[in-house]
Formats: sequence, C-alpha cells, structure tokens
Amino acid sequence: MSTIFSQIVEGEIPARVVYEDETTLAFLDANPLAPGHTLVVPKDEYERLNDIPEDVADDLYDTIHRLVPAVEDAVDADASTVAFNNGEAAGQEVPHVHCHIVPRFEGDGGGPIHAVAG
Ligand code: IU
Repeated sequence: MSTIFSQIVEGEIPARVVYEDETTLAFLDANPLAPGHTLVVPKDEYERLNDIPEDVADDLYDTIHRLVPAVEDAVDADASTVAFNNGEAAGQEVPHVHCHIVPRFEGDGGGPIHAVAG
C-alpha cells in the first residue's frame, strides 16, 4: 500500500504543490505549524533517511537548500526550523521521508519546535 505522500506525488490526493522536479516534490503541510509550513519529499517511497540512495539524497538536499530561502521570503519569516522526524519514536507519522520547513518569526515563542508535529 502506498503512503499518503505517494498518493500526493501521483496526484491521487490534492495538495498545494510549491515545487516539483524529477525526483522531489514540495507541498504545503495540511496542518501548518506556521504560515508557509512546507514538506519536501522524495517522489519514491523511502521510510527513513538512511533508506534513501545517495543520488536521491543529493537531490532532496538540493531541493531543501533551494526552498528554505524561498519559503522564508514567501511569508517574510525571520528564520526557519528545518527538520526530519526520522522514525516513529521520533514522531514520524507518515512512513515516507519528509523534511519540514517551518517558517519562524522573532518572538513566536515556538522554541526549537521540539518534536515537529502538527
Ligand atoms: P510527521 O513528521 O510524520 O509527524 O509529519 C507529518 C506531517 O504531514 C504533519 O505535519 C501533517 O500535518 C502532514 N500531513 C499532510 O500535510 N497531509 C496529510 O494528508 C497528512 C499529513 I495524513
């Protein structure tokens, strides 16, 4: 059975896609912790970070690297929390690697967003 994020990749479930290339997709989180909260995923399904082959990991990092400033600019954020919940005990709910880009604002009181979760 494919993950909900694979279904988004396949266009079977709607999402607000903000970036797409051959190997990665980025879309707005359905339950944002802040305006502009974005998830970046590899299009192929891997459960944990270390399941990802190196070439795909490189592509994923490139997309994150490109999107962090774009997301911050889009919502005029001061900074961002960029995080993976890697494994169930760490709060990973969807077993398909995803990077959270959570815009942060001076004085938002969110601390480091311990356990990034909706
Ligand atoms: P986590 O790191 O696995 O806990 O994060 C899962 C995220 O996926 C969480 O922020 C949810 O709001 C988000 N999400 C989503 O954007 N769309 C969905 O259909 C589902 C979860 I299910």
